[in-house]
Amino acid sequence: NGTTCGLKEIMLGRCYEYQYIKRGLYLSNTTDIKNCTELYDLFESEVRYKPYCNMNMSTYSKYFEKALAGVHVINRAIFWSGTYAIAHTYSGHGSNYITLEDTLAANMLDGLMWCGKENDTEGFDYVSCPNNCKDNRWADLAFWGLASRTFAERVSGEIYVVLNGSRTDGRPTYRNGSYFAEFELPYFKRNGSFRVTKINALVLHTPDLPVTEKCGEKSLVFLEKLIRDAQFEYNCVDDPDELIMLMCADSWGARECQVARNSLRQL
Ligand code: NFD
Repeated sequence: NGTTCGLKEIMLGRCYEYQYIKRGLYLSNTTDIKNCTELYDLFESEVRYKPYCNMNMSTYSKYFEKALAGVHVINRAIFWSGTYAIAHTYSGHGSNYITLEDTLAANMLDGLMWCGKENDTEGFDYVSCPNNCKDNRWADLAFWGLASRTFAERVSGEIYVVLNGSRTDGRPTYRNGSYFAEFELPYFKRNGSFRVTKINALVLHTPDLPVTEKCGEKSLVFLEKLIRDAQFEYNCVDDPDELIMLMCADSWGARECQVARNSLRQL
């Protein structure tokens, strides 16, 4: 797969929609409207005509500096690992909590694909992107790695991480090498008045799937130690009620959702 067709138009459209239509919802913590053309041009100048495998963790630094300027999320930030869909439903796309993808900077590119191409009239490769540079793993992390890190540096207070306790791909619930482990947890502010105080792990178990890990087990023991060693408070909850309700809305017939079905009938 190559660069998403209409990348520029999609990015500009998302930027205008985010700022002028969804504004009240999303921008409660930022004051100024950003110039969408300027943001797109900055992004483009950092990637167009550049060979994909030469990218690194500073390729997009100007883009994020500008696009995430003024963003500070206090007590409302949500991170996710293996729980993309439900974490965003739960965040209410910025109205309840704020994920990276609920920020303008990440929203403009979420779900899109792109890569630069040298010696090409378009400067983007619309046919195929490498996605895997064997001599430079940083190329693959250039955009989302820096996005994750910059966002993590801008959150404070109590934060949440939604984890998957019934992964079907054999991976642990907390995984070394995940974006959360590599680019978010290490960058939470530990000092000063704008620091992270507490990390709440919310461990979800998909109805009708086997439970692979719960709070206090396996990789979550390791996560707790990492968090406490970094002087953050830690709390872990398996399947918080409000998230069970969201999961059961999608899996109404599941055995685990019988409680929800029965109690709703009694009301
Ligand atoms: P993972 P992780 N739709 O789930 N982040 O800890 C889309 F679009 O094991 C955000 O490594 O967790 N992408 C992004 C998906 C990318 C989907 C990387 C889906 N339904 C990191 N499911 C992003 N917005 O693209 C899985 N993916 C991909 C930050 C996703 O593109 C977030 O702030 C990525 O390549 C979050 O706290 C990978 O699966 C954390 O890092 C994520 O694997 C999640 O990274």
